[in-house]
Amino acid sequence: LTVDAATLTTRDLLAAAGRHAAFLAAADIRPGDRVGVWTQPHLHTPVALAANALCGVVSVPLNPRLGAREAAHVAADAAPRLCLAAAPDELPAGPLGPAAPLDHLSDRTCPIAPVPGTSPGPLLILYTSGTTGAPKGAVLSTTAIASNLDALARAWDWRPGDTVLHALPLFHVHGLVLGWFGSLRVGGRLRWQPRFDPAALAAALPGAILFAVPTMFHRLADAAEHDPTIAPALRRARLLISGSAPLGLREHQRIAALAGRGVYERYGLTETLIDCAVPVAGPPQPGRVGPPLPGVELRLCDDERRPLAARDDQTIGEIAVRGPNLFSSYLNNPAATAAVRDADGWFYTGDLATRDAAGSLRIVGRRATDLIKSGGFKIGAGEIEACLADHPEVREVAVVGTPDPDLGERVVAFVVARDPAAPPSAAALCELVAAALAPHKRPRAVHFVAELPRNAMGKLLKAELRARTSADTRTRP
Ligand code: MCA
Ligand code: AMP
Repeated sequence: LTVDAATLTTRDLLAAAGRHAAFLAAADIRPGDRVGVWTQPHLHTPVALAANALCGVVSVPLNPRLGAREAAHVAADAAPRLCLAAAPDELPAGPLGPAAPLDHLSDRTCPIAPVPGTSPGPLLILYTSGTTGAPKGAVLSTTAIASNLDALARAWDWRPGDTVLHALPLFHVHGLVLGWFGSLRVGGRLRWQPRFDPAALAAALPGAILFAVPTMFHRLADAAEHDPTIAPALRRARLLISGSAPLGLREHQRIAALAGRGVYERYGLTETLIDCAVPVAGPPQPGRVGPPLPGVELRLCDDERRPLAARDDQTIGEIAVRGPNLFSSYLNNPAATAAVRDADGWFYTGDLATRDAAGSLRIVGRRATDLIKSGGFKIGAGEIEACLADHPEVREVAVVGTPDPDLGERVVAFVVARDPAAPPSAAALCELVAAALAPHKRPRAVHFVAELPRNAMGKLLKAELRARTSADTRTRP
């Protein structure tokens, strides 16, 4: 593991896990207990996540920029026994339980205890936004994670000699499960750059497998226009892999032109881990996410959840998956779990796709208009709406995602002010969201409108809002 200038070997990691086992025992934390991990940009963060796993402790990785409302929700829902943090004074006071520093991980004078070992049961609880309500905690087992990583290793010919490079956060599947736990499972190296910077990423790229979200490929391509080091670095990478959101055809072409090689896409969700991947044994397939991974059953379904047999690359259906890769449940939320998983074990993703004769999928959209993917982060419109509706001068609000060349989608709020002649400032509304939720959930634009479009039944017409740039719309900076 390399983070910035520091490198730890497997032996170093195992020693750190031994010290962690002693630390947990002293804090009376036992296998199966839940522990928050404030995923700060620090070497101790991935080490703590691996050490928790080796000690059979369930990690609840948390965005270190979590807003107050989200922190209070996670604290109440997951009830972590304590919250581990490399820099505990940065933890918000209160909700997340006692903050515990991680100095013991690198302090060789600390006591060592036997490492209990990973349990096959719950390993992680990852919070993911839904269409409505607060984020839900997806419980992921060691068995699900291990089986998925083994399937991915085959699809990507991922080997012990490989180095993965990424600049992703460690509180989501992409950076944590694939990047970090994947490297551990394969027995390879991870080079983690906690802050994304195109030039720094490019400098570490030769020989490495890059895991990145489409926004990062977009910014790499932009940076290559004025930085002559980036294209040669892209050419010398071992493999370029994109996921978490669609990589547009234009971006595929820009990278291919710069790198002289294509990007392989894969597709998944927090709840299912990775379902499909373009195998590296063949050429990249711009616009496609590949066939299901070995062991993953996949169907396209109609609106009544009946399977569609078509492999014509035209018939559109909702992707449903079944297999050992699936999450166990949403924490404390059997109703939400039952809404997405049927009695036969099929999980309904909400994503819409076509399938070609070879079984490779092309994702064409998603069912819910209330989910936004921005920079690879899933954002529930309802969460932002609930926050803005708290403002005393707001009568009604609707939040949508609109296309953005850099972020994929941008968060845009439509607001009906209580007094249309004196609406609140857009800045005040953004600040309200910034205080309550993580920064990527702030609206990029606020439009003040006289009323929200609804159909005869009173249902809000979000598609109309997305299309709208109408005359009664006043935009504030
Ligand atoms: C943002 N900013 C704002 C506003 N919005 N400031 C004022 N008003 C606003 N409305 C601030 C941000 O806080 C930030 O400030 C700065 O503007 C730039 O923000 P942004 O453009 O969002 O870029 P960024 O902060 O540089 O982030 C881009 C990123 C990031 C690095 C690509 O989005 C990222 O890490 N994405 C990865 C997401 C991910 O890992 N997803 C995996 C989910 P400041 O500079 O102060 O911070 S797992 C998953 O999806 C499945 C399983 C899968 O398939 O992988
Ligand atoms: P999350 O809940 O953050 O794990 O996000 C999962 C969602 O990301 C999926 O339901 C898809 O909508 C989207 N997604 C992930 N990978 C891809 C991809 N390669 N192409 C298109 N959408 C993707």
